[in-house]
Amino acid sequence: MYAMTNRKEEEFKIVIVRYRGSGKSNLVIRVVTSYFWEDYDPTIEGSYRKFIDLNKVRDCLINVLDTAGEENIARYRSTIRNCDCVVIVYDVVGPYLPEEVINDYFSEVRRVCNVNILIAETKTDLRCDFLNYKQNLDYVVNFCKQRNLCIIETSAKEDVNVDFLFTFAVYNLWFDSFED
Ligand SMILES: Nc1nc2c(ncn2[C@@H]2O[C@H](COP(=O)(O)OP(=O)(O)OP(=O)(O)O)[C@@H](O)[C@H]2O)c(=O)[nH]1
Ligand SMILES: [Mg+2]
Repeated sequence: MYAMTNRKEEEFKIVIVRYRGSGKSNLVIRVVTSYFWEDYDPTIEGSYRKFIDLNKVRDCLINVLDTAGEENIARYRSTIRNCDCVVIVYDVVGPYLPEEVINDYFSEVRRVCNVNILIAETKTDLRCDFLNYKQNLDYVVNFCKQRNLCIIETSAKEDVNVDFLFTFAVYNLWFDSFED
């Protein structure tokens, strides 16, 4: 496998966005340290680096920006313009409907640039306790299908799909690095 042969940069920039308490930091903490942080400690902003295995012979360095639960995308406009992938987090047991969390933000990111976007559902270990889980999932799946987006269901607590989320992001970037 060739890897990022035509990329100039050494690292891939991934930005994680959306509401306070939705589980952004725990995705990053899990992938970087394999640890789960039970207490809630609101983020101001943090940046983390990690090598992700693409294959047996090649690593890829990711630089993940863990944002504050910021409702106004304006603050991150230039960051998003200069990144390689935006992960929009949707907390499946959170107080918001998926359309409130994803739609506007998706459109705003698209207005800024044509960067890769992934939807990460978080806290899926709690889904059984949540009445509207199936209905909300149907909405998100439909939203993603119509826009050719990928949705990845994760649980940082139970370590489900967190490594996969970042590996998948890197694989997409690797794929995109080949010219048409
Ligand atoms: N059950 C469960 N709880 C989770 C999971 N991920 C995060 N949490 C909990 O949800 C709370 C908020 O998690 P954070 O990762 O700090 O959320 P955040 O999006 O970074 O929050 P801000 O920094 O304020 O924007 C914490 O108490 C976490 O322990 C998960 O996968 N499962
Ligand atoms: Mg945080």
